Amino acid sequence: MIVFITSISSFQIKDYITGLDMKLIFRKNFVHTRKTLRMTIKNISILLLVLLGWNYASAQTNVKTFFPKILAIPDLSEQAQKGVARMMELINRTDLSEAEDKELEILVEKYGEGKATAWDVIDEGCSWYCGGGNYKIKASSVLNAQGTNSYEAEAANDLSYKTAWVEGKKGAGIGEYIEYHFKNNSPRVTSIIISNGYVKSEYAWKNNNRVKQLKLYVNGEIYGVLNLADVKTDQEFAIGTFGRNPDGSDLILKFEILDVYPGSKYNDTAITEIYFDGIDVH
Ligand SMILES: [Ca+2]
Repeated sequence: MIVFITSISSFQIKDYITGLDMKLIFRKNFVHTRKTLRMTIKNISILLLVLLGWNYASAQTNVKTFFPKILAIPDLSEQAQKGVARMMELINRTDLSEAEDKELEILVEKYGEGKATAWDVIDEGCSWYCGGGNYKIKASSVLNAQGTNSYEAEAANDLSYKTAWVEGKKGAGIGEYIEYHFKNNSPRVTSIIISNGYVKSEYAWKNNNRVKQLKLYVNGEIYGVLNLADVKTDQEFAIGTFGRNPDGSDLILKFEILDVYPGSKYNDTAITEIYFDGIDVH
């Protein structure tokens, strides 16, 4: 009897111990599986982060950064305006005296024969614009006209230093843009030249914002960032060769305001002119 009880007890104890072992093994396995699962999730997360970081870094490196070549300062002084007007007057006359002939020679030397007014951005003589140029322009917003001054997108596309596009959003106009469309058969563009701020007078230039950075989109894709200097002289950016898209579509160059140099009086951002140079002409 005692032997039987002992046997039962030893069996029960054995079973109990085996059960405990099983539970322990099961628990161990469960903990191990959970641990492995946690490690796997952690590894996948790290991998995803690395991939995202790499993607971000490569996206960043694809965005090019451009700095300008500073061109000659346009002479918009009253003296220059009078000088060019006098030069045009003499050019249009056929009865010049010897003294006037000499005077004309000096004026042409000083202001260039092609300029009909001191406000002209380019000479009327031969330039890339003889065969090239955009046919359409649009801006995301425009400041309301004030008196006789209007600030339409066309004002940054009229080859005149007298007029400027001014964005019309409240604040500095970060994110506002101006866009130039070129026909597919238009000569290709290699340079962008920018007359930054409202250059028509010292007062207008100082008191309005100038652009510090423009994001350049080519055919709808971000291409690069143009870093502009805070100067009244024109600034030229060599961007590579664009135009004549293989699919026959227009070339579209879009300039989005990223940052500005603040004006002393008005929080309005102005661009006097964006014009172009390139190849396929002559
Ligand atoms: Ca203009």
